[in-house]
Amino acid sequence: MNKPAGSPEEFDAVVVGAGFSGLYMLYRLRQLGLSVKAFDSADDVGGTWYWNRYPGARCDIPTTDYTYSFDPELEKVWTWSEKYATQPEILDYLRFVADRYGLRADIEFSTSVTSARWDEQEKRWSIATDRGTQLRCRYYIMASGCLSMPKSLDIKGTDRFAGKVYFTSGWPHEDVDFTGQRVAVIGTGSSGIQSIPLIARQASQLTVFQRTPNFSVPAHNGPAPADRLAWLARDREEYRDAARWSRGGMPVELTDVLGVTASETVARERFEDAWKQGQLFAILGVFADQGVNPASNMIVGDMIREKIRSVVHDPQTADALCPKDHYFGTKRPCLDSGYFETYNLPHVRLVDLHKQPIMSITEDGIDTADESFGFDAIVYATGFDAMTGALAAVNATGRDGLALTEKWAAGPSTYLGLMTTGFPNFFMITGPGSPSVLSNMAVSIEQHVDWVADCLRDMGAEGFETIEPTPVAEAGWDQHVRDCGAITLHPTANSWYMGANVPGKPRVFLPYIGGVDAYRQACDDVVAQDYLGFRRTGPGGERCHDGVIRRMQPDVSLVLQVMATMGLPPMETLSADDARAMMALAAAARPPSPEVGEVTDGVMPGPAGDLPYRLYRPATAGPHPVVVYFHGGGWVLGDLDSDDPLCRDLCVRSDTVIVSVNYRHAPEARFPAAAEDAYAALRWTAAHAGELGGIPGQIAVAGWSAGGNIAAVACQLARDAGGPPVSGQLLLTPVTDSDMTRPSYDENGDGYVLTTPLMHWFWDYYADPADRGDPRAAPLRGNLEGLPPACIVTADFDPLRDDGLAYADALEAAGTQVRRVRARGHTHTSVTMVGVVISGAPVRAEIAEALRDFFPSRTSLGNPLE
Ligand code: N01
Repeated sequence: MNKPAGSPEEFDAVVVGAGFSGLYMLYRLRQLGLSVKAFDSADDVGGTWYWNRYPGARCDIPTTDYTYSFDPELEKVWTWSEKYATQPEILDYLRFVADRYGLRADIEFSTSVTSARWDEQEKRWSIATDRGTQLRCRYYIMASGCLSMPKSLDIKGTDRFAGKVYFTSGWPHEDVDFTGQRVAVIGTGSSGIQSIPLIARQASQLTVFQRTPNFSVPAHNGPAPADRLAWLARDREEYRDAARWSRGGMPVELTDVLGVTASETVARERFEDAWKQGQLFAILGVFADQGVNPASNMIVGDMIREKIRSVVHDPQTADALCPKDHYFGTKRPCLDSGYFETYNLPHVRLVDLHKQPIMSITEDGIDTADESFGFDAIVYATGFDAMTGALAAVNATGRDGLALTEKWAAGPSTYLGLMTTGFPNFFMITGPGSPSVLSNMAVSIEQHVDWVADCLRDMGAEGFETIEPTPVAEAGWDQHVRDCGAITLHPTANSWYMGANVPGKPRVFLPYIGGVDAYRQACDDVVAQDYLGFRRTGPGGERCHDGVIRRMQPDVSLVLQVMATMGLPPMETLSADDARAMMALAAAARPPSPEVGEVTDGVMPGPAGDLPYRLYRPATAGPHPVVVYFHGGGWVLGDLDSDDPLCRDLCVRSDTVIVSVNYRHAPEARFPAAAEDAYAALRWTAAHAGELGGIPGQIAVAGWSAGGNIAAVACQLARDAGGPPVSGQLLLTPVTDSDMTRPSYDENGDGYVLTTPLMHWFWDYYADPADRGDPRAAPLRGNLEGLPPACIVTADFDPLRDDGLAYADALEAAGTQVRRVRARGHTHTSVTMVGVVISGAPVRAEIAEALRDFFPSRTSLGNPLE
């Protein structure tokens, strides 16, 4: 490369790191014909596997999968010796790869990048290293690893100790022999759990200082799994493809068995089978719901605790080793070889730091609150500043002098975990917001490297020089990452996934938990939509198709996917009776609903005969305000059972009596039967509030969908016909008009359960065209003066969204107080799916708060179900 004398050397790309990701990145960039320089602070390739050479270090994803797949020839010439390879073997593999593709020539070892600054004028990154090198590059790629920056020691007196000190994250290259020594190990994460059994074999005395016990399952190491080897031999490409499109980056069969509904026998069988496999994805997938449902998770957690107790002889030690402060899987579980058995050895002792915390490291050992220990060596297995530590360490400064550390002061923010706004041409391999540490890293790394390389190829082909995500796209992805994390149990744990292991680090769930498959699809979709959410610039101008790649709540989209696989006929092709039967079948398959104080069924008089009702009374002391509730179902479907879970949920959360009324349905009873029944039910309930356990005079109406329609109508009728006074109206994704031309019908009329054809079907059954403008069918067209305060819930993916918004606008214009609740990322039906769609819970909590606010004399309960 030619350069004027004295000016910094120029490269197309600089890569930081020469581990799994850096090596492959280098390989792909070279293939594109780009000039590349890679840096690594180590004196050889290997990354994680260069540094973490402590005794017992192994991968914990089977070697059939923890391997590069980009070159079938490479897979032919390299054979792994066992299921979980040791660190030396993995390091040999990476050296072999580096040599095979001649990668070392472009790597500068024993060199760290100390700063990187974006030059907006030149459209280049200026890079400086600790060897005083200055260079410039167009693309700056961080392949620096997720667990490569050791956590700073936060224990008093660490510099006082006169004996030998070791860190699992930076183990010496020469042999370490603990024979005859008194050794302390601090930390019981994967590194501690892998090294403790081997250190115990040599040490004369081993003391393990444990702050938090960890879940660990036996690795059952040995030959690589025969079924995987057979599949690879049969069709390697098929296997690799299955891995790329799997949830965790490794093909495993997913179950639909729920822990909460499984029999004890099934639960035990599934657990024991996973235990035997000795694979993380097996034990993490005993039940479909163990990552999101505390009760289901507890079943697995209890069985693991039972196993620990069955292995460890001393009951006190066994108890101390049983994790109790976090759900299984919310901290990274470990695979071990003889870890718990080690505590049965007479020279091994566990010190529970919760009982006797470390006061200080001393000259000759460790002082806890209760004892002084003498040691010859201390091993720190205290973990990493995960996922952001290594990225922060290179001091990147983007446009307008913005430092990455400053931008991420409250937690990282990325688009797809690949790039971050304000830092053009700055790429991260497995950055925060990508599946990375929750997946088989080998697969995730290859996917990221391929995406970046393909992106640079496309930019070159289209004449672009810079690429950067837009603020809209990045905020949207961050939200999606948070939404995915929020429905899991992860946020409850003090894990390094949450940044909780590093004092002062913002508490944010760092990886993307939507799955390797879903993530790959999102990345592919971004490209297919002309790099949606990226701004690309070049001499010919700029191009940007701005937008958000995933707006739907993850569990809502999962429900839609499951429904799509069921091949159900469109409801509007069925008769009313067949549609009702289909609804009843679906209702029978729902998980248990929340318990309430009391549920009773009764009948009340209606204009054309008795109306069945179901009354839900809270467990708290009454009397309570009363809410008359009308179920959804397009005036045709639904009954007391269909909305039972929602009524229970509302009852508990709002601490009100719910009276759910089964009004007459079309086509048997057409307009205005349902509306008349609703008003009659309101009057009767108001007149009998005291007998129902309610507070006379404190009555509201509520309804979902068509139920929202008749609830709104009932309020108008009550105003016009002399009462009763209504304290509030809760309209949950209501039908407020018969006009189906609003934009939400165009946007959401297909694919989100409630469709435009289905709305036509409902209207056709319910009302003649001539009646559809009647305010009792289309309350939006009525007189909106003097109506009770309203809470109107609208969902983003609902054809009726604009019906709700139009009613909210119109009520406000008429002087009514309106609380708008937006069910972000939800469909017409998903908020009501209690116990199925977890992301609906916060919306229902807000709705319940609105209900309580209709009755200001009641005290606030908080969110009893949260
Ligand atoms: O680190 P960790 P790790 N006083 O953070 C304790 C991967 N990995 O190096 O939980 C006392 O898990 C800390 O206690 P607490 C894998 O993803 C993979 O073991 O914070 N104790 C904890 O027990 C793994 O999850 C393999 O209360 C202190 C331990 O130190 C990740 O790397 C092998 C302390 C740290 O555990 C990190 O694992 C190894 C203090 N001041 C690692 N500070 C494979 O098998 C911390 N601790 C592939």
